Amino acid sequence: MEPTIDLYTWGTPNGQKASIMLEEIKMPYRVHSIDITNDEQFDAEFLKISPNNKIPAIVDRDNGQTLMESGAILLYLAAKSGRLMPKDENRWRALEWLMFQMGGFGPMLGQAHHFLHFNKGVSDYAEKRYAGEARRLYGVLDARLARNKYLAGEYSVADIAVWPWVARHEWQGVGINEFANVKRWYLAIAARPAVKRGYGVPSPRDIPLPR
Ligand SMILES: N[C@@H](CCC(=O)N[C@@H](CS)C(=O)NCC(=O)O)C(=O)O
Repeated sequence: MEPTIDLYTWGTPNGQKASIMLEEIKMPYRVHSIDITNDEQFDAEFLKISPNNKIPAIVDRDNGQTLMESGAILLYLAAKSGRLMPKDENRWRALEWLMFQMGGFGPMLGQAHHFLHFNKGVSDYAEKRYAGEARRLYGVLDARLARNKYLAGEYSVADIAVWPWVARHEWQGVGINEFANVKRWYLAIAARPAVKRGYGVPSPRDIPLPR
């Protein structure tokens, strides 16, 4: 079948959100690797669809729609497929936790990766700040998941947005075994075949499992 969506991505949590969503909704897609370690995100052709020079981005071949920003991509694909967005009042919970991820969980954990994983030893202050913030955010997530199987009751775009960031818990200095509800949720989602496939885009990789 001719792919509906062209996905421009790299093997990072923001990219994996889009590929996991596409796998979950079974929408045919073609992968274009944008190697951000080689500055391919600055290529003029890519900037036409992603003016902020970041992955992921998509082009919908049905209507020519281009889109950057993983949260917008998740919402677009949910609307196009009619899937993974609650149809009842939990719709607002899904949006709430999607915004939590886009506005805080992702950006703060991105800083944790920068200072605790890629540049360890450069700034003691920044390491303490982002390690502390990571632990605080996992506490917030754990409290939510203590009372709810998934972030918005049912499995939704909110879980797909947050989950790939939790997959990098080791880089964030977070022991996931300390957060029992996060761990239960993480393992349940890790077992989904679509998540296993989407996590390995654009290159195959195994999902990290807590020891
Ligand atoms: N808010 C954006 C963030 C995307 C983002 O930070 N992408 C990173 C990889 S995870 C990237 O492309 N970085 C390349 C760069 O900043 O030059 C989204 O959620 O899509």
